[in-house]
Amino acid sequence: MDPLQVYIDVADINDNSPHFASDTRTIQLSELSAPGTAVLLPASHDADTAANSVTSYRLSAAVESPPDAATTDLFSLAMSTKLDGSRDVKLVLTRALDREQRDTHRLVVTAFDGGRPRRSGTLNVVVKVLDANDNRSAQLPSNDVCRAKLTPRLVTNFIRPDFARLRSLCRTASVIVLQSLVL
Ligand SMILES: [Ca+2]
Ligand SMILES: [Ca+2]
Ligand SMILES: [Ca+2]
Repeated sequence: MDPLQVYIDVADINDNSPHFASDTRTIQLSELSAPGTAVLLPASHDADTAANSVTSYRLSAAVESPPDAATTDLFSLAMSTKLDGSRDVKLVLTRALDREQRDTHRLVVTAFDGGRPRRSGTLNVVVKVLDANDNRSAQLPSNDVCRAKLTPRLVTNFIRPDFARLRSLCRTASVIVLQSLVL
């Protein structure tokens, strides 16, 4: 007589929370990064299965950040499902950055499972905005570059040989400011 084979199907309960492999992810983005730029974030893992595993992500500003709604306006999350059923989550830049306005953005990505009650895990995301040379120099022509007669047409006497560059500098400056520099 064959031994009785008993199969036990263990039903999953939601006894695990989503978690990230590390607490913090630091990202460096040039302030010239185009809106739409996406950076892959570490995915969260949840030992449970199906709906008790990770089902959604939420992006919010870090509590310790200075009050600035722009931080969450600048970024969003994009999720995609891979062939193996796991999900990628990316941080997407939605608007242009400006390092001179703010050089660090602190965000929190929260992963939720679909259990009842649902459980969650968080990842701190620090975005460091790298400088680009996007501001014109405030340097104005000195007195020995542009001499008197700084009319709107800026027909001037230059004493240096790079006439094209000097003429360009004078034309981009305010005539009033330039006149104040002229002795
Ligand atoms: Ca479980
Ligand atoms: Ca779970
Ligand atoms: Ca800059």
